[in-house]
Amino acid sequence: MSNIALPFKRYTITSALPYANGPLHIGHLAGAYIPADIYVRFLRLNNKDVVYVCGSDEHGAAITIKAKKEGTTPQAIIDKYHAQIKQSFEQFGISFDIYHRTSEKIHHELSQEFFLNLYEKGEFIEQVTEQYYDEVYHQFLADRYITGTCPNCKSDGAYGDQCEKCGTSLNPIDLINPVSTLSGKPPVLRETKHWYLPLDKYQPWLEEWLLEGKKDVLKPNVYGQCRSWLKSGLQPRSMTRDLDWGVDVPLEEAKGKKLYVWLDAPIGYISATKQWALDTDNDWEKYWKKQNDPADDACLIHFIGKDNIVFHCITFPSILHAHGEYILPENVPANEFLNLEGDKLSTSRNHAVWLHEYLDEFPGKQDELRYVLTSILPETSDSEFTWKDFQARVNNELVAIFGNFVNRVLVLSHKYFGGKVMEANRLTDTDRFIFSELERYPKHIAGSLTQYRFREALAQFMNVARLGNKYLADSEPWKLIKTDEERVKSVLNVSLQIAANLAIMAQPFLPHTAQRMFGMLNLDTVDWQQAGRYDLLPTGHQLGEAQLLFEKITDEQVDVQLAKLSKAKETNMQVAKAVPEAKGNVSFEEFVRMDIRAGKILDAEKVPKTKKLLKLTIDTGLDRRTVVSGIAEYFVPEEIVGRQVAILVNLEPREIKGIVSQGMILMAEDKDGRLDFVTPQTEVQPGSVIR
Ligand code: B3M
Ligand code: ZN
Repeated sequence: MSNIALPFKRYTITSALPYANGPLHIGHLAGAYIPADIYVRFLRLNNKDVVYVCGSDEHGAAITIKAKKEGTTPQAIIDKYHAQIKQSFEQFGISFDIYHRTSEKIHHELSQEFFLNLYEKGEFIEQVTEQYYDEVYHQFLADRYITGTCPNCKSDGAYGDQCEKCGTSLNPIDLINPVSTLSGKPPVLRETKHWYLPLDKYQPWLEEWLLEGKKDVLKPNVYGQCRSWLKSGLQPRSMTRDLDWGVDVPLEEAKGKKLYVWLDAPIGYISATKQWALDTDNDWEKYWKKQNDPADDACLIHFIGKDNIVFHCITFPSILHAHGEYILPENVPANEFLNLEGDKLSTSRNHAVWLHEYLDEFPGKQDELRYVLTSILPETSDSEFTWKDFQARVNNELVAIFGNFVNRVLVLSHKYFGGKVMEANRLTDTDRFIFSELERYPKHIAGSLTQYRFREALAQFMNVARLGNKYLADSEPWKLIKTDEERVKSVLNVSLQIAANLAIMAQPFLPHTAQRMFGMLNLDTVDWQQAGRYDLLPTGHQLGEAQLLFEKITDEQVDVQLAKLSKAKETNMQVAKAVPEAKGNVSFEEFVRMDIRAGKILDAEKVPKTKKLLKLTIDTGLDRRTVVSGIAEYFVPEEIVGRQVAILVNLEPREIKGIVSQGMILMAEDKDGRLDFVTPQTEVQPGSVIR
């Protein structure tokens, strides 16, 4: 197969670093991991120089919030989940060259090097704000680390953000006689400085490099999100935080401050490569640094989910560009989201198929799940996993077509010819048609893979299995053997060549199955260049034992899984049972006066000295405005930037904590006050009317 579709000398492939704050589920595999693994395996089969890196993302509020929830330490959380995640990836054959972790020293050092490189070039904007500071512990205090007397009900033990006795939402400066929960001493108000990446300054370059340069490269769903981001106008973004968990800011004046997790995490790709190079005596710079001759630059591809697009297309490339010595991503083929049985996958509601649980219930069936997930990858829009569909695809495709064909060929070859490949000396036009088809498919599948169309590639692979299955069924060697043994020898020879091609082409998609087939065919693993040949198994070649490749999924197995999900739903219903009484009716005329629009969160930050409030900058399609929203307990500011929202734009402006709030974000609130955004299921233009 010509290498024109793989023009680079070297490939650096990354998958998003999963937060080490929980187990993996099928949505992770369908987002950033299966597509990358298929692509990497294909590159390796084409003898490309490729490094595939990933690792656990171990910093940021996602980790500290989980530690607080589980009453343990961030270190205990990352140790527990890093190990579990690493094992799940290994079990599903996600073939990283290294699965690293951002808590490692080599990562901290490289992240600090990056920060200092930009700092010393004067790239950062420095900005000062005010916050409580513990002079004994020498650290700024998050709201929950300050207590005192509630100004409202005068009870002690109120927190810096809320009095749990009377429920009043507070600011640390409202507290009477505030003390730090760390030292027990009264904290002092201190100014705090942060360092902002000037994304606004990089906007012209990004428009050139991204909107112009990658117009025909990025997938439409990725390009569209970048364009709307840039259209809204980029704002400076703080690259430091007052947190007690993360990579230290390497400045004397920044003691106690940490790097923003989305500054250090993508650098985790590079530090993982550095560690890999140390472990394998390789040169990491070949895979990340600009080479003397640009033609020698590696091809950098980031596989992610759509919620990480802005960080991989805008923030990280800006950091790499500002640094100056690094290559930039060639492509970012982000996937959309996978849903489960008509609902979003949700860790908090336990609405998920957890990988470790799947393997307990379906031991050895990794490839069945890889197959079904690849068949429904959310490549351009959200897609749906159902257990009925899982069962249908395994039973009607893997078992009835692919597995059935391979098993019949092997069994008949053993039954009639002692497991030997016989001479194909009675070829017909049908056989020659089969050979021409075999020559055609590897090129087509390669074409789909190099354009990140994995569903299409797998469908074409299955067409080869269909071709074999039909050819064998139509030839009826089990009847022919009575009258024309010579012809049966040719039929089985042709069928075995098809099976050998299937083994080669299965490798990117179904690695475990491919290895089993090589064993059954007694064939060494062969690379992609051999695919399309019909002399892979020479006359006289001795075959291995026939085995069943796949088993059917039973109705009972499906019922067990559906029962598990409905039990989790029931538990959630229990929790959310009590719902507020319905309000009195409003007239249609009253309702139509409300002007509700789709909007997009452009920026989000905590309102100082409050626990519940976030200050949001919203693109309403009409304008860009500030809204104060009581959602800080449920959403980490940096994680909601880019999210789509529904906003009531004609609510009278109100001043909240000194900020004029112009509108209301629509949220769904359950019994326990847990909040989630109410928003259209698909991405719509900001300003779209919601009625
Ligand atoms: N851990 C967010 C996520 O898991 C983040 C990805 C980092 S990739 C550098 O969605
Ligand atoms: Zn109170």
